[in-house]
Amino acid sequence: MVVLSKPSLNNFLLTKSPCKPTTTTTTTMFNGIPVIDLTDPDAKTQIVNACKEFGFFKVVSHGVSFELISNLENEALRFFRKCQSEKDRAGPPDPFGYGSKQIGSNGDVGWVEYILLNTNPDVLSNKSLTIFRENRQTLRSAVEEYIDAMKKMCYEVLELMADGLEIEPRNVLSRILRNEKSDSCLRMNHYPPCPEVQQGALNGKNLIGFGEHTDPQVISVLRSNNISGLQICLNDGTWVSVPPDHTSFFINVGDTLQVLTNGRFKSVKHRVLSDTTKSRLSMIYFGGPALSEKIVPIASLLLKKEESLYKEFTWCEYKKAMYNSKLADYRLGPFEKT
Ligand code: GA4
Repeated sequence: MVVLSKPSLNNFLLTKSPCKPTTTTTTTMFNGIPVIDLTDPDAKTQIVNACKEFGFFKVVSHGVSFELISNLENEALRFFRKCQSEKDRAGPPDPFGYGSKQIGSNGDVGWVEYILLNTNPDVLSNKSLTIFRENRQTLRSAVEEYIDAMKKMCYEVLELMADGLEIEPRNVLSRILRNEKSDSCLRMNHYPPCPEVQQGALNGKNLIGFGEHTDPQVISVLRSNNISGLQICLNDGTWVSVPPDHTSFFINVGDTLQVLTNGRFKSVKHRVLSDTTKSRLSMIYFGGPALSEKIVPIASLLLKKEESLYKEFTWCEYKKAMYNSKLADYRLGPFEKT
């Protein structure tokens, strides 16, 4: 495990990237992100197209109340406003709990503090969970309500994907998250402003909030406040900024869904650049399979003579590999057939 006692500001600067250098700045917004209205009869086709082209889309008319979202946002903010020593009592992350500036345990750093929770009901209801023991009961309720809403949205989106891909049964993808042992998690990220940058110390360089990576799970649902920072990498390797929208959700295709669709959907590489003057808050639900789930392409998707592009593995095996990796690593590489 790499321990950085006090990372200097240089550790957070964006230097080189395997993607093409960004041609847009944080403030130039990309207006090509597919917007899916979940009540549109054509949503299934639009979702499939978005997953093939971007591995990413925005969801509107999702039916999740703004009050439920704001409740969790306010509870999270209340926590992040506490003094450092109090917050540290809910950490360090193991990988769950409160963390600051260090992401994972292999040396990744970001200008971010976060709460990472396992969403398994047995874990959440555990009275001794430090984050809930030392914080108000209202945080626990807000988390539980939010997770319920995210699960429902994931099921709906995954069922629309199955419809759009014309595969049966309809729950062929959603059953993976419907499994009561589904290994999912919720992350609340707070990207604080950076006073040093405000004084011009970075000479035009960007401050990394969360370095580039793909999400390992099936799908992730992200909601942020209205502060920009999220960028995705397009198929041609360019980084573009996603216009923030605090009333909508953004869905990422994860590595597992890439395998389930035998590469038809691509897990989207993304990152967050911190705003130097404004605080950004995001909440992400990562829908993952049960530990014992075999991750193989859906049989009915394999056309005549089409072979799986991947070796067979379980989520447990992938998870082990993921915790031994760094954020920017191409985690699916070792699981590809050569
Ligand atoms: C990226 C997506 C999710 O935030 C996360 C992250 C996890 C962690 O913070 O513990 C990892 C990262 C994420 C993939 C590689 C490893 C593990 C940090 C890291 C360097 C919760 C997840 O599931 O994978």
